[in-house]
Formats: sequence, structure tokens, C-alpha cells
Amino acid sequence: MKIGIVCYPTFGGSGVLATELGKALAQKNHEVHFVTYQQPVRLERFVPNIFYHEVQVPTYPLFDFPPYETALASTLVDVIKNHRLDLLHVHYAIPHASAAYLAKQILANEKIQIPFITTLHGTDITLVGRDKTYAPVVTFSINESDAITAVSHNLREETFRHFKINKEIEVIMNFVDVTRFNRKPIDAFRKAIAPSGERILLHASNFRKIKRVPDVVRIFANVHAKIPSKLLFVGDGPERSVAEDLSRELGVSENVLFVGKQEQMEDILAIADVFLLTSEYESFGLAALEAMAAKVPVVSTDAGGLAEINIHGQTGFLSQVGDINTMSQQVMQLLQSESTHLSFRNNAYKQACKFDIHHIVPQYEKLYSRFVKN
Ligand code: GMT
Repeated sequence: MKIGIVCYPTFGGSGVLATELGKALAQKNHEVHFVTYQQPVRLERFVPNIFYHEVQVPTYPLFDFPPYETALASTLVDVIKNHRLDLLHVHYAIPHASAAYLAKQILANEKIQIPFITTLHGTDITLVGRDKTYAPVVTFSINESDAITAVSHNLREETFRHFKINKEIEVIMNFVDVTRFNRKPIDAFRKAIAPSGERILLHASNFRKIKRVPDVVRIFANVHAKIPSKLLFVGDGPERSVAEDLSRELGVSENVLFVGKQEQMEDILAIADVFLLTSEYESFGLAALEAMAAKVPVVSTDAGGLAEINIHGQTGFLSQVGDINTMSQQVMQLLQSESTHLSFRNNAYKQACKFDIHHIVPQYEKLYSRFVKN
């Protein structure tokens, strides 16, 4: 099949998932065309069967807001026509679903049929999409999609709860390539972070408010008071300076390391002892699944779809949003007993294997084949 993929090219979960899906499809001999405004971060090197089309958004003095959606729809028309795509798969509804709808209508005028599938990822529904400035367009373009998928059961329910959706939303859970995360820790790297053998707590995100990054710092301060430990922050975003200030205020800043955006997550996860995810909402929590694939137990909130991947008392622990004391106790419980830690590590890995890329990608192929007749 010839598949067009539209996504955000950044470190966010939806872009990561879309890129890994495209790479997996290309390996299975599908021809994959990424259409976005920048080379996706996980598309680091040349991969046979993958093509990348950059959306150019020309500026003009009249444009306070250059019209990305129009540029995307026009690029889609061009790519679909010239590369004879069979299907379009857009990740994150805003503005990708409406741009796909527009491209589809333009091509229909030229008697070219292009089905499009919209995969909902989270904040496109639960946060941004619900805002009334976007909601009518989001509702319309989701309903006009030839198929809709959501990355968790929770997100499916949330979508039906917040929007008037008149067709089925199929759940295709996010996936991880477990072989990629099955890495031996690099000793020199571990020593650079934790020179005296301290335990390593890890948080990776886009540091938006929804992640409740200050909770991570507070949990760490509690743990650090009892167990020699370091906190590693991966990623960047608006709440980073808040976390920096709080770690100074709590007197732990020398043990908190901010390493910014990183491409080699597998090497970082390999040295971590616990992954912390304190979010107010996560449709799925791909970062937590990647941690589990690297045998890192997850201490998280029970928000959104997190309970669909993190099994309380087995692969990690779940707590109510904001319950810093319970989460601190849970981290200590994991770190104080080697045998407990080991069994959680193994359970986390086993659970991640259920979401392995090889189980999930065929579900997308099956969905595509409903719309592409060869
Ligand atoms: O977490 C973010 O804010 C990024 C966002 C995105 O769209 O890139 O993540 C969403 O999609 C991920 C991939 O499906 C999910 O794993 C995240 O849980 C989801 N984020 C939220 O729901 C807040």
C-alpha cells in the first residue's frame, strides 16, 4: 500500500507513535510518505520505502498567523496525486483531520478518491479540541474521517463524552518496539549521573502543566531524604523553570539533572530505577510504556488511560492525581527491596511485550485494508 502519514514531527507521543508506525510499515514493504513541517525526530536516518515531504508555509506581511492548515492541505493534494497514495493516516486531530478532509474534497472534484483515517491521541480531544474555538471543526472532521481510532479505551470514552460522534471509534492501543529498549546499561553513563551508586528516578515529558512536573520534584525530595538518589529530567517545556526553582527551594537541586530533549531514550531508560509520571491526564502514556519495555517500573497517577498499561502492584503503582506522599512511599517501596524491584522490573517488561509493535501494527494494516482494495 502507499500510505500518507501526517503528524507532528516533535518529541511528543503522537509524533513518536506515527513515526514508529511509518517505519514499521516501510519495513513491511509499504510505501510511506510523511507529510509535515519538519523531519520527524524519530526519522533519524535513511529508511528504504520512506519519503518525507516538507510542508512549506510562506510568510507574507499580511499574515500574523501563517495558514499552516491550508499549506498542509495543498501539500497533501500534491503528494496524493503525484505519488498515487492509497490512503491517508492523520495523527492528532488538530489541524490534521480538517486538512485531510479539505484535501479529500479537492481531490474528489478531480475524481480521485482518498480515504483518510484519524487517530486521536489525547489533548486533541481532552484539552485543546474541546475548546469552543476548535470544537465544531474538530467534531466535523472527526465525523468525516473514513475511520477513527483512539489510542486507549479511556480516550475513546472521553471522545464520545465530549463530542457528538456519529460513527464507531476503534481502539488500537499504542505500541513499543521492545527489542529497541532491551539495552544493557552503559556503566560510564550511569556513573556520570550517579557517581556514588545512587538510585536514579526518571521523568520524561514535554513539561506542560498537565504533567504536574512540580509533583515529580516533591516526590523526589521525599525519596532523597531517605535514599541516596538522583532525579533525571528528560525533555523540555514551559514548566522546566518551575521545576528548577522548586528543586532549589527544596534543597535538592544538586541531585536533579535536566538533560533536555534526547533522542537515545533507550540508553537513558537503561540506567533508570523508577519512572515517574504524575500527569493530571494521559490518554495512554507512551513514555511510561517505553520505560516498561526497558524494565523500569512506573509510579504514576491513575489518570486517563494509565491504568490500561501500568498494573498497580505489578508493573508499578497507581495513585490519585496529586497524592505526593503515596507516590513517594511507592517509590521507596520499590527501591528498598532488591527482590521487589526485580520482580516489578520483570513484570513491567512482560506487560510491555503485550504492546509490542509486532502485535499492534497488523491491526493498523487490517484497518487500512478495509479501505484499500488491491
Ligand atoms: O503528552 C503530550 O502532551 C503529548 C501528546 C501528543 O499528542 O504528542 O501525547 C498524547 O499522545 C500520546 C501518544 O498517543 C499519549 O501517549 C499521551 O498520553 C497523550 N497525552 C495526553 O493525553 C496528555
